[in-house]
Amino acid sequence: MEARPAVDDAALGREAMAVLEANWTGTGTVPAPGLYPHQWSWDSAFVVIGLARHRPDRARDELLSLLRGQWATGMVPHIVFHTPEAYFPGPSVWRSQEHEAAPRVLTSGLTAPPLHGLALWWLYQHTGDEAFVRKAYPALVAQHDYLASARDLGGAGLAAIVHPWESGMDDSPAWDEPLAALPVIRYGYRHLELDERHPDSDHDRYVWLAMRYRDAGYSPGYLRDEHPFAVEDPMFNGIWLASCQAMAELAPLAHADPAPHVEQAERIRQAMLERLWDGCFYARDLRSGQLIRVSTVGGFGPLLDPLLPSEHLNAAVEMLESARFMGATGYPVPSCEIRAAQFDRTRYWRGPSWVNTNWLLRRAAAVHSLDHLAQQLTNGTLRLVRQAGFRECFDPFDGSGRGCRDFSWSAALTLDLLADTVVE
Ligand code: 2M8
Repeated sequence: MEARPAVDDAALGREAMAVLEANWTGTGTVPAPGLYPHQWSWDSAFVVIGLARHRPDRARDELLSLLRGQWATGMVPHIVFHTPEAYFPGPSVWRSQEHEAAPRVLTSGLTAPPLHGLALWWLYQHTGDEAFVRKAYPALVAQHDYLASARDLGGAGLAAIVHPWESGMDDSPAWDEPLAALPVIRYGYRHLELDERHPDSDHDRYVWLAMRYRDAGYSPGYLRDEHPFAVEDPMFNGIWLASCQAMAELAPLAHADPAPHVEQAERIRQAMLERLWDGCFYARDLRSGQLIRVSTVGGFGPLLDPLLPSEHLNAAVEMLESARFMGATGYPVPSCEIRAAQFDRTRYWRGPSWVNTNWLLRRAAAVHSLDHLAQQLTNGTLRLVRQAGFRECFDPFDGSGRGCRDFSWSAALTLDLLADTVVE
């Protein structure tokens, strides 16, 4: 087993907590000061997970604060705006206030990986707070119903993402093909802070896609029939499946029937196996009808399912541990297969390692009792933050930090990894 560097865990934990304190606005935790000055959906779920043992009061507030942004359709938006600070694309692009289903607080019109069921379950495991489960449960049922009704664009039981931002892995090479099928868009403005991460044309396409959806009134019918970007992503759906299983366990506490959540999880599992598997899990482009054959960290999302058949589990773990992924890099887990032409160790979601995906894979390893893998992921991730700080992402070969500093999910999940308790 890999030895951890001899750095004081208690000090690292205090530093992590200090980052989360500094990033707390009074109503929610921003992902990082400056570049991300609002509340982001899956970032908040990771913050809930990280705070569950240490500050359950704050974890509860974090989740409720995010859910204030939930639309009457059940959609939990990927950004809830509740600081006055500028961000592009901000409220003037999304215009949520013009939509009758939107809440009073301003939000984006897209969603994000539905990790919140798992986060609520995590919080319950560490607090036993049934009253809070009862409070939050209905909103998460509505979130899942929204995905099952408005987002099953392929009709097979999976939720489709309709924008790269919905994956949380914005610039992943998995979106190159569906993006390349869109017209070249040049709005002619430059977003200085974003330039380093996205070529202009890609960013302009992102904004164009978002505005098309907005101009169609965020309508599910438009998504189904016309929207040019629709992808079934194994990470998004793997997370959704894990949240369905979490909701099935929470349902009795909320005096509800667990069966619909179990059935939903089964549908997602079957559909992922039938539609996304071809030796490993790939995303499926619903517009071209093709699998997108580039292996990214997103392809390991289905490992979160404890009931994944062993044949698929073994093949995916072998690939994860091989020289295509963490077997070749000094640090876990590159966001793209290192042998792929698209791999770039410096570019956001196209190569660097991220604490959140490492944490998800560690969780996957834990649910399959892959103790050595879980320990490697824990130790490798802690080495990254010890050496480079709570950065947004990291070079997978030399561990140097990239992107923002004082990044909330890196700090929050460090707290969880330090506790190093595997909850089954
Ligand atoms: C990144 O996404 C935002 C757009 O939502 C951006 O690029 O500006 C992604 O890493 C996403 O996963 C994350 O939730 C967000 C905030 O940390 O930043």
